[in-house]
Amino acid sequence: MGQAFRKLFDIFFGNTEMRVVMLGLDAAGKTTILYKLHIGEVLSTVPTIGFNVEKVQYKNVIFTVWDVGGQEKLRPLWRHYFNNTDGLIYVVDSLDRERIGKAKQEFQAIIRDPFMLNSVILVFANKQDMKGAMTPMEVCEGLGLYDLKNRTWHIQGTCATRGDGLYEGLDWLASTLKELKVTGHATSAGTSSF
Ligand SMILES: Nc1nc2c(ncn2[C@@H]2O[C@H](COP(=O)(O)OP(=O)(O)OP(=O)(O)O)[C@@H](O)[C@H]2O)c(=O)[nH]1
Ligand SMILES: [Mg+2]
Repeated sequence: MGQAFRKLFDIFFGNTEMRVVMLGLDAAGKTTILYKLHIGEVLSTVPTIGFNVEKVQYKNVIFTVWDVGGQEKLRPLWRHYFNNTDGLIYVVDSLDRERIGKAKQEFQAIIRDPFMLNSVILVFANKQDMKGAMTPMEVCEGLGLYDLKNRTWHIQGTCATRGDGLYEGLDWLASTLKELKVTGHATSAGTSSF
């Protein structure tokens, strides 16, 4: 009883660590998001060859976020980052209507990987500041999120350069992770913040 109480206490009040992999097509805004969260600033980025990894503390969760380059020739390397992943952040350039089919194909391949079956899914519909951008609902349909069975997912509209929506996304990840740790399952199968 004492031990169980202590475990619950740690989950709610101690620091919880969560490993997150952030993927998405090239130029979706992953590196911009990582450094906006890590240092609060927009850095000028170059396409990532390899990966960046940083710790981001939000409330009492320490997220270790792996940001992996999204260029086509680098995508076969993504699977090397799947092991022991609690959460996937999938970033979509909402202005890039032409490649939403490609974004879906890569997304579906990731979440069907055996190492990713238990990871929760946060989608950032990024670049919401751009005129003509797909709405989060359009991105949701474009990726096939509504058709997912037995997966815990959430979609959030974001503007990485202003920082809009990023912490709302982490909030969802943090509370969903805690719920999973306490009860073994999350109450909501799919949610959206439009
Ligand atoms: N307007 C606008 N531009 C953004 C936003 N987020 C990122 N960008 C821009 O999009 C471009 C690509 O951003 P990156 O963060 O380098 O993209 P990435 O996903 O890391 O790309 P790879 O490393 O090639 O996989 C940069 O010029 C960013 O400034 C956003 O919310 N709005
Ligand atoms: Mg990058």
